[in-house]
Amino acid sequence: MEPEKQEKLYCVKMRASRDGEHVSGAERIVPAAAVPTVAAQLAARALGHSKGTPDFINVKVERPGEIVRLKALPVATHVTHTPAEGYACAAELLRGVGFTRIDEIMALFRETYNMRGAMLLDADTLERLEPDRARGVRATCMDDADSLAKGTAAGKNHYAEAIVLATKVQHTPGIVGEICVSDDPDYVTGYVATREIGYRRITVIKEKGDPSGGRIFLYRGPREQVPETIRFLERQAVIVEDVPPLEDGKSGMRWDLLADELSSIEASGLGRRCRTLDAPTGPTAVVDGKRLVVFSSNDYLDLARDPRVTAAAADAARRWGAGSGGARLTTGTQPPHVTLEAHLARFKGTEAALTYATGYMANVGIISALVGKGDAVFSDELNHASIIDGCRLSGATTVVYRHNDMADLDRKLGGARAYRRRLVVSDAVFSMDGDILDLPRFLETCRRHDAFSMIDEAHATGVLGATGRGLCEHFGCGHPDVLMGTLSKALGSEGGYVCGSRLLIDWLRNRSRAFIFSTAPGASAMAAADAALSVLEAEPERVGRVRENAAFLVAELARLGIKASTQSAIVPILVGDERRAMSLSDRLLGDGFLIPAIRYPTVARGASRLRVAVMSAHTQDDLSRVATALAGCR
Ligand code: WAQ
Ligand code: MG
Repeated sequence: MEPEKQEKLYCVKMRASRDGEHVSGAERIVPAAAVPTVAAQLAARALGHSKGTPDFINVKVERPGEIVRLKALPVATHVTHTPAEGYACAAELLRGVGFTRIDEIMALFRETYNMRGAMLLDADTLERLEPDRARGVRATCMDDADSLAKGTAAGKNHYAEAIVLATKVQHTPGIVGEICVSDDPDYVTGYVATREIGYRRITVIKEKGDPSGGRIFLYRGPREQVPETIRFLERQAVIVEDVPPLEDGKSGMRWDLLADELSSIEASGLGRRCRTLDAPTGPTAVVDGKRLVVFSSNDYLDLARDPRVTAAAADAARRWGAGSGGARLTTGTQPPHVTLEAHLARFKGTEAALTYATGYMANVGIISALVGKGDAVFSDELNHASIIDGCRLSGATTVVYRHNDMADLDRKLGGARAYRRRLVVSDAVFSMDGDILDLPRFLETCRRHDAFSMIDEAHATGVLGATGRGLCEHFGCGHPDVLMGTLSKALGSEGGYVCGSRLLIDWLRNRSRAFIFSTAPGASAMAAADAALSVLEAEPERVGRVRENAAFLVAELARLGIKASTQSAIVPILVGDERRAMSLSDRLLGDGFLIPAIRYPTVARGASRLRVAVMSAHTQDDLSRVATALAGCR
């Protein structure tokens, strides 16, 4: 800075108190022209402080003497989670640079809580050197070069102000270190600074809501030099240059936080990874020369690899292309889409049908199109995540009712007459428990309350009813308003669908954002599902077989003393503890059985289970052997 410009700089200091108690303080170094504005901004900040309205505000403007320019201390961040961890981190850092009486220093920290300035502490003898113990020593007359250039006083930025202060303090003769905890109840990050290690942020060093904070400046040197130390802190004008931005990617804080949380997910047995199954889909797989029986596939009827289905997919890809090129309302509707939708509607006995890219998208897209703000959606407590997400996205009031409890649903509907539209949604087969919805009572309850009824037949289509048409066929009862399902399970392809009245489908085509704004599934997926539906219609015995297999497995387990039950193709075996479920799954894999461990958040914490998915193509031998292996796990 030119000397003549320096002439025109002023130090503007604000401090505010109430009933003699310090409330806030701040200061800036600014050119003469900015003094009135900055003085007003600092006063405004004092008036708006979270610690309360001050009854005394002092704004002081001074011409500083010679100005010293300093480079900001280097900054690094330590991620901590609890105040104890933060304190330990601070102690560790100080120990690392040769301080010895650290526990005593940390213990003295609470004596700073009501001070306006810092405790000046002899690092070795632990003598307090500040002349006024109630007030402490204040470092003042400093600013960073950047805000000087801008000439304004922003609201409190803890980091930006602290790095300036810490840089000045660590360049003060006689000072060898600093510890700081903010007195702002909402600010839990503190720091330790020394010349050697720079400015070390500690992300959590106190409890949120705690108003206690303070500073200790650690001193080392002869007593007679203390006055010079204090003079420098209080009077020497300092401008700090090159303050590193906090989010510069180098600090890596945003990634540290993710990495940290990820390791705690792993540590609690909830880590998730994709296992590559290097084999075609089917009831068995050969991986690394070893035969595995697969009990984790939703391809219940073994149609994903059926030559009629794969040929339809391959032909469609050749004829219509690998991708659809756009959303259904642009280029994405091709003959296979139209054909499949007509076929689905025929199969389910409804007026019309609509496909979605996935079952998840279908649930999210249907629910959010049918209800919104001012409406209510009623959801079984064990519904699939995609239903839960659809309820959340819709903006409707979500009312969760007890699992399969129609009396509870009835009560809750009765108490919700004020809502404009009401939708009740339930899984047909509950995907982690294998039990089924009491559809007749469900329909009767919905009708009585004039609420929309919706069921998700992801695990019901191809599994329930004499010919695999799902839950309505199983009970021989009427249809709900909305019959949702997937192409990716018993139909061996991929995608989601909805069957219902023409009005419903017209509505969704116009209002369902997940339909409107996603690329249409490719023609091959549509053709594959269409072919699979035809196979299912021609060979309904597959449906009987999958249910017989599930019943056979449950009987085998019972014979071996393991309680399990099912009303579908899903046989859950309760384990409880997350890590135990994982280790059992690994052990079964070693025995040649692929059975996934289902854990939180798919099911409640502590309700982990092994989920055996039975296929029509499993042999009785496969089923007996897996029952024996499961029995061996106890
Ligand atoms: N000089 C000496 N001590 C001071 C000063 C000063 N100018 N200002 C405050 N103190 C003392 C006083 O006892 C306060 O109670 C205590 O320090 C804490 O002050 O990188 O906001 O202004 O994100 O609350 C750290 C930022 C923020 C960490 C620290 O301190 C980061 C903070 P506060
Ligand atoms: Mg404060």
